[in-house]
Amino acid sequence: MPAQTPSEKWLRRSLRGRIWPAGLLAVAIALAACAPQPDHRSAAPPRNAAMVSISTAMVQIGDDQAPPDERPQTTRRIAAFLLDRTPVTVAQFRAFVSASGYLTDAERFGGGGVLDRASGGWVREPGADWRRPTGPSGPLAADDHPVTQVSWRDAEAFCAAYGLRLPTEFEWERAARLGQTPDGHVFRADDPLSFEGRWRANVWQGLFPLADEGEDGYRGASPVGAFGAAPSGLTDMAGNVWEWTTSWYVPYGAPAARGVERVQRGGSFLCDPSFCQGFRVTARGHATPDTSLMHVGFRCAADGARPPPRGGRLYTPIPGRMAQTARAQEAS
Ligand SMILES: [Ca+2]
Repeated sequence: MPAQTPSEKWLRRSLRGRIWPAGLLAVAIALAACAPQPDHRSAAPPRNAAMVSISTAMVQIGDDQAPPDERPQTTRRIAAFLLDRTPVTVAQFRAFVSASGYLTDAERFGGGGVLDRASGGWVREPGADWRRPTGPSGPLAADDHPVTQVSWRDAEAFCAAYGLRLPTEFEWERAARLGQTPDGHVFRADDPLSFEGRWRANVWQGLFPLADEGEDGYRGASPVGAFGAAPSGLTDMAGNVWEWTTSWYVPYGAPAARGVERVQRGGSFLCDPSFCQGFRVTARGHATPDTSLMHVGFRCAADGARPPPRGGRLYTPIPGRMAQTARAQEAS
């Protein structure tokens, strides 16, 4: 069972075979890559966002009991870094676009990937973008939802405009091991997603892809933080939307130069636990850097202990959670 987004493979297959012939897609990508890029850094307004400081630690990465691309299990030293407390929201992305005039890849290509509920496959939906992630006939994305229909290139451009970057996948996993859910639960293989009748993350319930029962309160994306914060202060580290990382998708230990896709982490509201367990702490998703999908977003990271002046403010944990965070770190 693939650790993640069978979706992206389906989408690419759809793009090649049914929606966009490979030649046209290559031309579109080439044209987009060659288009002049304005300087978005000077235009981006200050961010209304908080970042969590995560300390240097030796932590487990990967899982020898998990699918092959999550092996081998190793222990790595992850240097201190900052990570956005929540995924970047629609409101934050709108502020960036309004000030800079930035055009996303989905807008340049004329559409983004949307799940076809009838077939379970992915199709390129004309007009689907970060404003209307399922297309022109779908609802507007709510301001407090994570922004989606953003490619890896869009995510990187947003973070760079604030002097930030995307996290590496190991940084992301280190952060997630501090407790993915409000009760500090870190998903591993065969873990229960619900506890005492309460769902711990926004995932899929029901017969995929026909009917999402929304037993967790949401069909589709949920507002950031709707399921509470982990002891670290981080929200949405499991489910809701996949998140881009800066890492190339290659087998652990292989040269990054072999990569053609970038890693995503965290799973999404489309994860039906019967075939997708992307919400597990070690699960890896992947897609080409120009792919935009209705269930993939991102959050930004930075080196050091304090965010750059335009990058956001530092999140201060409430006292009760500081002890919880320490316990979670010991357990990770
Ligand atoms: Ca849900």
